Amino acid sequence: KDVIPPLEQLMVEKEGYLQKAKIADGGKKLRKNWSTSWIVLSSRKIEFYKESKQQALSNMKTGNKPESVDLCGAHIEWAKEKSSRKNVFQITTVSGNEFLLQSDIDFIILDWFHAIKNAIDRLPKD
Ligand code: I3P
Repeated sequence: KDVIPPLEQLMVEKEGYLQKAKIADGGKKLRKNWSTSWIVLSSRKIEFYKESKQQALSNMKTGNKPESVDLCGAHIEWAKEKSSRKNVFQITTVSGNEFLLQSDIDFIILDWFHAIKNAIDRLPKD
């Protein structure tokens, strides 16, 4: 029999590793803590996995959920002043969650910025 993949898997637009720091949760500032994250962009959300893709896939079977970010109404902007690191941008969600994403490699961060910005621009604002 054919196995039908979940719709979400069909809609993946981009995935890869970036440095991630969540700096606010529901509008409340958090202590900045950078870590490597496996990032999966689909049409209306981003998922952050703490582990490698392989680890994330095996965790999915055990029901371990990634952090999911709703892109509807979200904002994305470069955030030079928020870090001593180069190539940092910020995503702010309607719910007041703030994430910094970073890569030392210029084309990688540019590709991600434009992919996420395009996804946000295609979505309804509310
Ligand atoms: C933070 C840590 C972060 C740094 C942050 C520090 O210290 O060094 O890497 O952010 O700077 O406060 P700690 O681990 O003690 O919390 P950047 O690497 O982005 O500069 P900040 O306070 O200026 O954001």
